[in-house]
Amino acid sequence: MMNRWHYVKRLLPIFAALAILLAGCGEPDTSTLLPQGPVAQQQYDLMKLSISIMIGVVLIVFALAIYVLIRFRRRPGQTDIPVQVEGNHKLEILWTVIPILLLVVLAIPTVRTTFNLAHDYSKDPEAIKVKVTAHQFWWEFDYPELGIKTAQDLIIPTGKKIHIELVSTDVLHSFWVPSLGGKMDTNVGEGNINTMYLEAPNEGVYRGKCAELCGASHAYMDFKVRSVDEQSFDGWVSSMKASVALPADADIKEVFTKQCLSCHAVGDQGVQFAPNLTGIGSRETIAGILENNKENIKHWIDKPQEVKPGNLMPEVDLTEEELDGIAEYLSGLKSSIKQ
Ligand code: HEC
Ligand SMILES: [Cu+2]
Repeated sequence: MMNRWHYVKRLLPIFAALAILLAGCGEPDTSTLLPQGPVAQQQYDLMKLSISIMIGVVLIVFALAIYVLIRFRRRPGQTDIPVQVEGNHKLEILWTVIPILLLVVLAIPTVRTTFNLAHDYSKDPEAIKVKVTAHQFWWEFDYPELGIKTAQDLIIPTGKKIHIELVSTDVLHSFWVPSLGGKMDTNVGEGNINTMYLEAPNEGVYRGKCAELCGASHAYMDFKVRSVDEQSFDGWVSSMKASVALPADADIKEVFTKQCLSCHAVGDQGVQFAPNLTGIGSRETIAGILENNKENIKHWIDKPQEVKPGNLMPEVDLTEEELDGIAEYLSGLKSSIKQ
């Protein structure tokens, strides 16, 4: 008795640690277990079905095994070998047919859901089309029918189907918004486009992740889906299309145009190699991971490699004044969506 308690005492901290670990799986903006849209809901329903079947099988098999262990145990004084049974047609058919039936019960909804989720909304005039391009280590969101491009925060209207085309410019990444649906790989090459759809009935922010090890800063390749009502969405689209003024200060303007617009774009100026900076002042984050404030914008521009090792933004030589002026300008580039 003493001995057994000793073991329990040793195991308790392990169970406590596991409980704490599992308690982390409960945020509605990141959890597959708290689905926030019909795609995630269908995936969750499948998980529940297969886990229920598994639990049922485990319980029945364990109950039978425990019954047999106790019922047919060796009794005191028993020395003879029990009757040896070899083969029993009825039992063998029974334990072959039951798993087949269970697999059928599992297969029908799985196949049906798989086909449902593969539904193609690319021709649906009501659906919003988004081309998602994964880059080391950021996400580009292009709305070809609306003529706008953005990065890091995918803005969508509530209740609409979002038809998503996925590609990558460098290596394999994977697009995953746990509470809305996914995950789906992004392949290299236009001939190799994966498609999927998402839908968020409620307004909210849903965190997304790159789910495929893609390089040094893979763990920082975060993004967000933000669903807003349709009117706010339309307002956001027009604010993203409005023309954007360059920095008012002539020196800052020159540095910004030379050093930054060689990769970035604001409004219709610049190059689309790096994240489009239109509306960056209203984004939740800088580079997908830093809280959006002027200090962090400065920190990013000054030392991007410190924040995301291996990313493709070089450290640009700027004076403190230029750095400050550019950060000030960028935090003032607002879209109509507030944080
Ligand atoms: C050689 C191309 C290049 C140049 C030049 C460049 N950047 Fe970048 N920039 C990038 C890339 C690539 C990223 C995305 C990095 C990542 O998140 O992996 C980026 C990200 C950013 C971001 C974060 C964007 C977001 O969506 O959150 C800001 C802000 C930024 N750059 C500002 C600047 C400023 C200001 C300058 C000029 C001083 C500049 N960049 C010059 C390539 C460049
Ligand atoms: Cu990635």
